Amino acid sequence: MKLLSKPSWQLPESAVTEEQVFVSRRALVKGLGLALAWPGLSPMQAWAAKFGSELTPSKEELVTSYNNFYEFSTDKGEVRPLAQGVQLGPWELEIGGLVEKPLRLDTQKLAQLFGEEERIYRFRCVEAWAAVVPWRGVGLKKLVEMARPLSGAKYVRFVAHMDPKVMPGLASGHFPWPYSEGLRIDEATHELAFLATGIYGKPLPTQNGAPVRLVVPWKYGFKSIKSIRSIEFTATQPRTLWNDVGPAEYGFYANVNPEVDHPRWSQATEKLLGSWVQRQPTRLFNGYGEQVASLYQGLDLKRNY
Ligand SMILES: Nc1nc2c(c(=O)[nH]1)N[C@H]1C(S)=C(S)[C@@H](COP(=O)(O)O)O[C@H]1N2
Ligand SMILES: [Mo]
Repeated sequence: MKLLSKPSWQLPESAVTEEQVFVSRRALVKGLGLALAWPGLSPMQAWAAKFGSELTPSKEELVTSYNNFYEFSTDKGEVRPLAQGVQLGPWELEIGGLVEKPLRLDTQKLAQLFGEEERIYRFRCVEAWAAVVPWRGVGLKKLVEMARPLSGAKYVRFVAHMDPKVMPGLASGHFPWPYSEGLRIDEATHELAFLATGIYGKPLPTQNGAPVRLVVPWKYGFKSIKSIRSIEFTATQPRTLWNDVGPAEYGFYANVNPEVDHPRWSQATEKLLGSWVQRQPTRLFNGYGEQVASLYQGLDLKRNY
């Protein structure tokens, strides 16, 4: 049965009970055949009965209105209003640095080139709020492989779009713009590392990082850089905006870890957006330890926060 080959990180699609928009009922029946096993239940109920509905996607309205996107504003509630009507994409992603052949990739062609996938991931902001988000997009690994990094390439640097005409937050001198992030190359080629072009079955809205953003579900949300303009392969660990702003608070790794507190608050628990439950325990690697822990074997996670 198909279920057995489902990747271990894939969240249950009971998901759809909340948000029926991104997977049709028909596709669900076809894909799972679960309704046959539980004739009394709808396919989605059957799926939920088997796998639990703990990981239901957060309300779309919350995920698309409660946003961190400092190029617009440091006030979450202001980001969507400021981004309304702003068309950031599509554009050509620039891929360069230590690669065999630098290239430019039309963000609209990503799906065509690499095949589009839906992934429901837990998302955890360093501020201790969490969400469950249904993304659409392509595995980052495919793009890295296409770029053919040279053997000296050990890291990947991501740089976000900057347009002061439509992004008033860029006028703030508090941040070393552009927003930039980085991953080790083995992190970037991990199966879970994802480039999202869509959310809840729709193209990414501007406030969520159109036309393309990174999603690294086992790391704090700030690693998941929005509106990426360029991707560069480097030999040394790249600078990142948050590490520059507060090296003692925001490390390069930023792996979700309940045992490493932010200097100003505990990371032991988190608030799931829209949930009636007050707090829930934070999970090491945001619950993806089975998949990613081996990347960090021998690394002291307390020092390399
Ligand atoms: N370019 C850019 N990317 C960014 C940010 C930002 O300010 N600018 N904020 C980060 C932070 S702190 C979080 S928690 C997530 C929020 O993503 P969401 O608004 O889609 O939930 O985006 C990340 N990516
Ligand atoms: Mo965040």
